[in-house]
Amino acid sequence: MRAGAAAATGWAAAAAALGSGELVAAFTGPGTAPVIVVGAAAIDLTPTSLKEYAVRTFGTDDKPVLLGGIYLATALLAAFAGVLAACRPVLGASVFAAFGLLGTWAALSRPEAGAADAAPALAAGLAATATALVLARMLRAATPAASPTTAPHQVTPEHPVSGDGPGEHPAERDGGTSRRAVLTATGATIAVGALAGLGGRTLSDRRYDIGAARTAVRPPPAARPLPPLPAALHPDVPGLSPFVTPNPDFYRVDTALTLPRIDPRRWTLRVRGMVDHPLLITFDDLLREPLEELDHTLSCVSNEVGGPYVGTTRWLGASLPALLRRAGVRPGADQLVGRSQDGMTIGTPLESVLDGRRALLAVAMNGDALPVAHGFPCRSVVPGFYGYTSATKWLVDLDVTTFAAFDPYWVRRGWDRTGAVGTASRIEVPAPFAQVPAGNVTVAGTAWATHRGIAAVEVRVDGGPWQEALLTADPGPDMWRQWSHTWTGAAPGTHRIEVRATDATGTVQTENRAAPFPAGATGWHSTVVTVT
Ligand SMILES: Nc1nc2c(c(=O)[nH]1)N[C@H]1C(S)=C(S)[C@@H](COP(=O)(O)O)O[C@H]1N2
Ligand SMILES: [Mo]
Repeated sequence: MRAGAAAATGWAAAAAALGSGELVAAFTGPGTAPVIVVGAAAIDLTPTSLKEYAVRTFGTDDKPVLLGGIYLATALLAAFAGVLAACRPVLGASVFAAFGLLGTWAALSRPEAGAADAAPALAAGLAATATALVLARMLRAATPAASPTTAPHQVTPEHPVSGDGPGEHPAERDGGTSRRAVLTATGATIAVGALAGLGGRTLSDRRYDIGAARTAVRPPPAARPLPPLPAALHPDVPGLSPFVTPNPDFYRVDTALTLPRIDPRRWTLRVRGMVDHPLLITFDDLLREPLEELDHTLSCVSNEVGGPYVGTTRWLGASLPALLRRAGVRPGADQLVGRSQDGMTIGTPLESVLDGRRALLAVAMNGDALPVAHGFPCRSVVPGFYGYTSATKWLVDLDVTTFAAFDPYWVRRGWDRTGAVGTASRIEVPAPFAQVPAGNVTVAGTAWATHRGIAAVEVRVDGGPWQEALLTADPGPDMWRQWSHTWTGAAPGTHRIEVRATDATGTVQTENRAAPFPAGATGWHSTVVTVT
């Protein structure tokens, strides 16, 4: 019982910490809340293998899982520190102080951190330390260690005081602190902490709400709009993903625990480094550029064979090569590093950006201003590269530099520095382990080799001869290509369907299985079905 009360004082200290942290973060920014900075530091420190495991196991839910883990660890540690404080108040309280310092370090270690960003963690540390000290002292004063208690009111079997078990009479010793007073103070602190936390979040959401600013963004039409994509790009097989991915269904991969919320009226993009004329452009400047459209399939290097981290969209934006030419790229530069508002760095081979392909500073996606999760107000897109080497969301800075001079975020963690998209193909219909009737079975899917294009897709069943699948019209090298195939004479039993693609350079997709790390997964996708 004593240990329970002591643990509860630890939770009260943690609640005071989280509540005050959230409250201060309502003024310093949602990304500076203690849980967020600790989580962000954890993401940056996580070894690549564990990160891969998390993406594989939790997919896009990896962030809620991480935050849940942080709350759970906090609860356990706080209980431990509370129990410690009940015996040694200063020692127990110093555990909270240490965590405050850890949070402060985490806040200051964020790439774009200023001194003010440490305020929420500092406030949290102070609140927790003070709470732990006060409650531990109260608890010690109230605990009838060996001395008998003098109850202020007599508890008789006929008039039991509810909630008080044997030997747990409300104790009021000379100091005047009762057991009940400690519990009340503990409960009240938890309640106030929770309220402060919720209040802080609500205030923060209101102060940093950019919903209205985003709705107000109306990107002008493209200088030379692309024609609508023909419906015939989709083979019209039920269950096959649409050719253009609706924005709400577009995959999301990033390290942001809270989405950066950037007011376009305050956004600027700096172009600097090895250029003759560094530039600083506003969002209005960007919208005054002749805008271009780009139909493009974006994919993630972390996508497993057959995985979901790929989508096709129509981007609208200003020409990235045109902007770089205006800045005047100096000889010797070979890497373009995009930096996001939250400090992500993404490096693209400069030669590819300038080789004539349509690379954009995108402001819209499928006719809508960029969704916040996809980089509002501006992100880069360079066809031919995985997202981690080309598609900086929440872009604020472009650095013209060299590969020798700078390793971007993922390259520092061992990933391939070029990040060119491999050739991939995926069976979507039938679904894995589907039951299909015997006879003719429709097989369909997608294939992509972004910026090279897909020339052929082949399908085989149970290791038999490869058969050419039917490709829909060629949408161009920057988009995936959808295909269908009729498997004739499917007999009852369990069967394995395999697919492989050939890119437009004539290279057949390799059978060799490789994990996503360090340069993207390879190998043929297969699906097992039961014919009935
Ligand atoms: N600022 C920022 N930009 C980023 C990332 C990130 O973590 N932070 N992740 C990259 C990766 S790995 C991919 S695959 C694409 C995903 O873009 P999407 O979420 O819009 O699909 O964004 C890229 N741009
Ligand atoms: Mo990615």
